[in-house]
Amino acid sequence: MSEIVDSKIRKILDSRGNETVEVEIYTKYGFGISAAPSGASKGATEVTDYPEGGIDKSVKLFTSDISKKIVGLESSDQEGFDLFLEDIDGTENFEKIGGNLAVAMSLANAFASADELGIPLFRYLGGLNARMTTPLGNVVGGGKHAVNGTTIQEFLIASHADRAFDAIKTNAIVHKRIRERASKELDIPIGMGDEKAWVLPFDDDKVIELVREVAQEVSDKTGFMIENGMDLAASSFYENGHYVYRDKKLSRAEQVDFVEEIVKDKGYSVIEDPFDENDFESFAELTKRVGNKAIVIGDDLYTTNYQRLEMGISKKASNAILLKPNQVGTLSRLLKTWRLAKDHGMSSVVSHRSGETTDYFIAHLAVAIGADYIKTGTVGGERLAKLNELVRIQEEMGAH
Ligand code: 2PG
Ligand code: MG
Repeated sequence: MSEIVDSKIRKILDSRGNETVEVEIYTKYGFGISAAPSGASKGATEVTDYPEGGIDKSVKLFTSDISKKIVGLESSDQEGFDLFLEDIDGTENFEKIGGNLAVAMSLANAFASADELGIPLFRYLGGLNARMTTPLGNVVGGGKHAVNGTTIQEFLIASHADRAFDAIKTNAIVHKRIRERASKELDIPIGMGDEKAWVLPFDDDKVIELVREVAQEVSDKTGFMIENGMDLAASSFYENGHYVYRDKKLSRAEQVDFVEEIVKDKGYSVIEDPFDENDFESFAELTKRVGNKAIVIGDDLYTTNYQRLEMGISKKASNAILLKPNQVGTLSRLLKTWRLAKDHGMSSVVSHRSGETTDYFIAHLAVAIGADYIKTGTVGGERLAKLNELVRIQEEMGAH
């Protein structure tokens, strides 16, 4: 038995300097702490982050009411705890208490329960199925994560190495090398976006080529295989039936052709949100054309939501899903969606948000469920909090 005996809440800042909630949960011998991240390019079907009245309303509800009601709940019953959160809220989208409060509580509870048992979180959640994941990180960024950058939100790379340290280091080398290459052509300062990817004043096509070349060069030098990928976050530049880039405007059909070329001619093998979040048909068309060469990932398309994924599966929309705890508000909901994806042979990618804290829950989650990738940047303290945790987790895995 490991009943909750106490809890705390506070406001802290995220990596964008915005307020977020951090929750602590105590059992007799266990302690868990977690903070909610926040997105900039949010999917329309995500749960509400804060109720009317904002973050302060969430904090007040917790202090005056919820914190008292969780005392005595069984921490090791994660589903029961998460159902309690759903019940106390009473809406499907956490409109009353806020999805960010829910997620911080849900994850803090899992941490506390693992700590009570004296085992690392990845083991508590994943048991013997836990396995190391591959870090997928963005090296050039734009869209809603930067001002005047590329239209495509994220240019991603994934280095494959047996040691997590080698993989994250190789990703960081690509990141570094991109700046060196870009600065040769530019006489203006090069800045970073919200997720610490470089913001370059180039057209998307030029960056597609640049990142591909640099990844190849670093792969040749280090000997590690490096995949190219992108998160187009295409809902953010879909306007009146067209995809509007810095330098071109594509119809829906042209967008399918464009992304098909990126896979077939440029060798990109990780493609996230290439179409508007409600365009299941284009997703299905692309997956049909390139599904044997690339993973086509739904992020805004599914928002980690079980019903949205069911729709996607029935339409054969994609062969992979992005999983973000705060899109649905509880760990149990995320795991339920993941199981459905897994049962249908889909790949999974656990992901950070653009506004992050140093919370490293998702590193443990990705390993616990054996996710194919973890998308959590390449550099920057709040990104490295997760990446460096992978190194520690691998050490721990090796020790047993
Ligand atoms: C995404 C995420 C994370 P945001 O679109 O995948 O990279 O961005 O958190 O802004 O929704
Ligand atoms: Mg995305």
